[in-house]
Amino acid sequence: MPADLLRRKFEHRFDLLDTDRDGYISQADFIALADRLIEGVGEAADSPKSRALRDSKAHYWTSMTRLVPAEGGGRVSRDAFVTGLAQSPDPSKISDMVRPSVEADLALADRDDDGVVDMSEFRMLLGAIGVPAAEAEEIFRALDRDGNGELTLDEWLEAAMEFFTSTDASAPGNRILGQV
Ligand SMILES: [Ca+2]
Ligand SMILES: [Ca+2]
Ligand SMILES: [Ca+2]
Repeated sequence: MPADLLRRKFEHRFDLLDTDRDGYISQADFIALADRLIEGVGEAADSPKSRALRDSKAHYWTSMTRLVPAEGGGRVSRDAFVTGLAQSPDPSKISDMVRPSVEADLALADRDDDGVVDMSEFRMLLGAIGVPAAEAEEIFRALDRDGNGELTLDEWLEAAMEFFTSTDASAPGNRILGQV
């Protein structure tokens, strides 16, 4: 069932976001995730790219709590996250939530600053969150829709939107892991 696909995707995403594995996500988890990515690609902790990434994850958290209200203490349980997002995949709200994050992820991953992300850059970013190289390469090929060996912002955004809204089991964006 389509709803099951959305739930499975969101469960997987929750587990990635819950960096301290306490069963809830909070703003602190988002910042910890940003720091993990920054360290993983070897970016200086206080560089403009690193600051933009942390800001984008804070924005992600704030936008997300508009879709899935946080309980007391500013945290969201796994069930609330999965159920809340599966019930309201409003594309304009999802886009507002993910766009700054995708832009900052792409900028961080783009080590040679040519505005796009190649296979080795993508591998490095996903490696920072524990995705094996072979799997990262498979995801890259799925996301690189025109097959030119470069991920553009548009390709990455399209995948991120599919992740949150598509109920098509064969949508390439279902497997995106780099955008968090
Ligand atoms: Ca947590
Ligand atoms: Ca690049
Ligand atoms: Ca491409």
